[in-house]
Amino acid sequence: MSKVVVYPGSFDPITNGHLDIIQRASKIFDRVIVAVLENPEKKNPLFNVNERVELIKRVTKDLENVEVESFKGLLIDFMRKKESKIIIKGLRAVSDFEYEFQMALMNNKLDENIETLFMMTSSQYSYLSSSSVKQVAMYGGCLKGLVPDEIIDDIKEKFTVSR
Ligand code: COD
Repeated sequence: MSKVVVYPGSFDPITNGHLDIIQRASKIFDRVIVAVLENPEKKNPLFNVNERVELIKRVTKDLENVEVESFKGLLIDFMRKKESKIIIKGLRAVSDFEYEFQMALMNNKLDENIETLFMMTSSQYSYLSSSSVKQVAMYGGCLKGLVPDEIIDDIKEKFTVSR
């Protein structure tokens, strides 16, 4: 049976920390589905959901077993549609643990067949988050090494057009 894993997130925008998890997961699982949350509660995202999907597709185009899709609502409903029972999450620090632990337990409560696996961040990305990338970009800092090179201009452009 092929092992399909779902890697969910906001990815606003995708960082090198996210990409590292995708690359490492793609070596372990038969298929990796990157699931981008379309969250109407999150006001004023930097990229809309279609843009976020497009950016992730661009930076994962050489990974043959990686797909990118958006989803709305509960993650477990998306998992059922995709016939996947495994969620993969990245863990950076103890501060991530409490939030992720709570979500893993909730998802397992909603569907006991769903398992959440955690992959430790690579040390060189342990400080990286989408929000810190946005802050650096907002004040004109250098994005090299923080996000894939192919999307640096897309991010910069968002801050040159008035927001
Ligand atoms: N290194 C390693 N991992 C990282 C790094 C890094 N530098 N940066 C981020 N990550 C990991 C995060 O820990 C997370 O696992 C993943 O990458 C995505 O990160 P984000 O910040 O883009 O995504 P989040 O945390 O905003 O995503 C939240 C979800 C979309 C997963 C969540 O809100 C969700 O599942 N929503 C759907 C509603 C639902 O089902 N709720 C019920 C459960 S409570």
